[in-house]
Amino acid sequence: MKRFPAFDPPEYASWQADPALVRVFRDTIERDPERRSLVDNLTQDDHRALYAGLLRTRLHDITLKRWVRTGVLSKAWLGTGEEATTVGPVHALERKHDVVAPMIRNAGAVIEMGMSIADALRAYLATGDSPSRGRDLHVGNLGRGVLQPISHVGDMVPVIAGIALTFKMKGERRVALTWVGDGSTKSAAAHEGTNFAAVQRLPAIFIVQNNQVALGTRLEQHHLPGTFADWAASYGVWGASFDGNNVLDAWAATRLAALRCRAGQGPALLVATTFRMGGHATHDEREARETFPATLFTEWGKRDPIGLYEEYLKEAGWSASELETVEAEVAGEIERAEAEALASRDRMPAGEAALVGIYANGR
Ligand SMILES: Cc1ncc(C[n+]2csc(CCOP(=O)(O)OP(=O)(O)O)c2C)c(N)n1
Ligand SMILES: [Mg+2]
Repeated sequence: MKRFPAFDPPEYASWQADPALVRVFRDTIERDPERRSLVDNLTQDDHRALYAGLLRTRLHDITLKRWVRTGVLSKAWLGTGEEATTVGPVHALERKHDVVAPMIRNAGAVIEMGMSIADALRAYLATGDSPSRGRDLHVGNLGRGVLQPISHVGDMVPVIAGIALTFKMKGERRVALTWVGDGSTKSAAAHEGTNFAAVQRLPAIFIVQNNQVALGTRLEQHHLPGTFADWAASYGVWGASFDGNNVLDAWAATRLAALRCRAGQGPALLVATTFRMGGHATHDEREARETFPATLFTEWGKRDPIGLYEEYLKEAGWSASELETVEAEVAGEIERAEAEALASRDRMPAGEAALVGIYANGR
């Protein structure tokens, strides 16, 4: 994809494919027979959609970053480098049927579930026509299967468990999914929700998004076991891990988890290993570089989920111009969404609007 030296992490701006990592990308899918057979059945359109989803998510974030640099916004929370952990799982669900609760790092889920990109951007601008009418930058629309989260980390776990409970009680073969950051696994709410889903055998998928950091706290400072390998077993639920920078592995692992949920086999706890290529938000990117040794950025920078998937697709016979066509379409979508969102700034909510629409049953 086109790189953006002014906004991309430096490792991405000068990204070159490392053949060994491209091989690992393929081996990761091929060594697991179940995942491999699922991936083998993906159509060209499925691949196109996954690739477009990754691009949309990256370009959504690039737009936000440009807005921060040009003074449109003071701050934005980005998911750079973690796009595959969001996009793969969403595409593995039955959209319009299943429900997700995206955390701030999962903006791509909002878009890939079918909400408009312009609305996702409007949420940041707090315009009167944004999804929460200017109240919150967290985005959701249950009509699209997206639960608008609150900022309290871990709290979507019991809520998603509750939604999964209603699916089970109504005998609906639907799945509810949320992501839990490595840091958020330490919250009481995440523990309660995971355990409740476990003992009630609910059709819920919890993805531990281990990006190695929580705000400015490195994984080893808040998580003594080093990995989350035993996490699922400690709750007595089925679990699996996936490469959080490999969109096909993320897709296949989640598809298998969803099949289990729909078959009434209880929740799934997936562990995605990835890395936050930026700061917690745009304000602390320099501090983030000081939080970790530089080599970690170098190593993870080589594993750009978009670059690696492009190389995989090229090996599978896609031409550079086919990829460029998808990219041009997505870039056009983002440009139009950006213009629409910016135009909404003449529709800022009136102050008194804060007093209405608070309760569901009246004004
Ligand atoms: C209950 C609660 N405590 C603290 C915070 C402040 N906070 C926001 S994000 C964050 C770190 C989350 O880290 P992690 O779960 O690893 O997710 P990541 O930001 O890495 O995606 C914290 C502590 C919060 N939002 N909610
Ligand atoms: Mg984290």
